[in-house]
Amino acid sequence: MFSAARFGLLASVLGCLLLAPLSALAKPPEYVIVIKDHLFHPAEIKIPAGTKVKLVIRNEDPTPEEFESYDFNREKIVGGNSQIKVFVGPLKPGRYEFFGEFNPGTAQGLLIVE
Ligand SMILES: [Cu+2]
Repeated sequence: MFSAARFGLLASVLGCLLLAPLSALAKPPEYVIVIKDHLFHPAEIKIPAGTKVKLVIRNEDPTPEEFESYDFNREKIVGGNSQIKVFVGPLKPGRYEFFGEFNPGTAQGLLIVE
């Protein structure tokens, strides 16, 4: 039998699911940055303020690179011809520099948060 108590439990479980914030269910927006000839493409990326985002750093050079930023505090090696994921934010509006530590003379990039 489907008792009132069971119905109450079911209703509260459904209620919780419906009330869960949509932001928690949504996947973070994804941005792809390609490393080629020790340069970032694109070198400037705009992302929304106050939002966690996923950066996919794809290294198309045969040599490893290190994706690094003092401004948003990340440091991660990307092997040659491979890719990594880096989650960033939520960040305040501003300009955040990143670079390739193994090729800082060329591999320079900017995250523009707005
Ligand atoms: Cu480093």
